[in-house]
Amino acid sequence: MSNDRLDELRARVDEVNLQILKLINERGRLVQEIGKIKETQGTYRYDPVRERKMLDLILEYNDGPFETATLKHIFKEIFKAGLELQEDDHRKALLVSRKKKPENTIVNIKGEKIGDGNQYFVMGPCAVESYEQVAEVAKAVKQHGLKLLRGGAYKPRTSPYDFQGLGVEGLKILKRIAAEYDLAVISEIVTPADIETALDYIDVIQIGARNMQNFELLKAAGQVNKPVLLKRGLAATIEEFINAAEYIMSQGNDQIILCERGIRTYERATRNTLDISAVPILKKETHLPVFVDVTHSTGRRDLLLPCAKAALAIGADGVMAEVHPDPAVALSDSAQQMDIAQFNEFMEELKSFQRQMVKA
Ligand SMILES: [Mn+2]
Repeated sequence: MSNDRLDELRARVDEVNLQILKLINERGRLVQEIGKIKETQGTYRYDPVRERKMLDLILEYNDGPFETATLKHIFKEIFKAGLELQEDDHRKALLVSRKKKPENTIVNIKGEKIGDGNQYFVMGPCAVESYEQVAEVAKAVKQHGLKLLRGGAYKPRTSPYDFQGLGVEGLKILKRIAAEYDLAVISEIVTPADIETALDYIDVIQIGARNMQNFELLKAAGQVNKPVLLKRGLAATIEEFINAAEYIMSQGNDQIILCERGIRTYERATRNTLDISAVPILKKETHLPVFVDVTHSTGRRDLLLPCAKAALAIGADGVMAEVHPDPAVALSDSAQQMDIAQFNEFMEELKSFQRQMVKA
């Protein structure tokens, strides 16, 4: 008799389990639908006010035998599972994600195919100061068989009284240098209004760390047919960085290079903290090429070479660093730019390091 009763109760427990399963999945589907509506409104994030209301309602109707704390815990887990479901769907939908496009995106810059498995170098002065200054660096870049030259014409500086760049004059210098030395030039643009202008002068639009979440600028860069090098913001998470790239790609431009340039931490031994593990994470999460800027991440000349080696070893698609004919008199980032001799040594060391990596 008692065994029959036990079997009966167990059968009912099984039944209830299946009902709970059905209800949990039904809840999941509803949450997914809510997620889709939120996505069209541009909001994905979890809503604590809503969660509090749901929890209060559940606890209000609780007549036991479970304690409030136990039920709170169980429902928090259910809420969390629903939220994760939303996040998965959202990530699946991102245009920049590997899930959306498994193969690498190749960014074609004047025939240089960034993202093709080779590792590239972007070298040049922090700021364009004069034709002669850039030409001297261009000569050295050319001698190493490199193609990509950087130089800032618009300089967003920490202080409004610091050198702000030559503006269009700087872009003109870059265009002339690119033609004379057969190089591709990369320069930062800081306002949406200048994107159109830049198209005539440069080969790659750089969006700097301070503008990583300048959404109007990102959208404007997404609407043109020109490669974009997007730097990670100084306090941006990897997720925020990926979403910034999504802003560009959502407008139609898929020619995007991501650039890790160090993040702000409590560490003061370096100007920023180079987040080297961001490289394989970004390569895994997105299909975009990833560069490492060793100059701004470290802010220290003595760390450029070891950090560049780390970038190459961890699988970055390219390394960016600053070179100036006479860093001592540079109008910006004077302490961390290499002079030409240091640059030559830097390149020789990196080339031999690359040969060692191939052998190993
Ligand atoms: Mn700089």
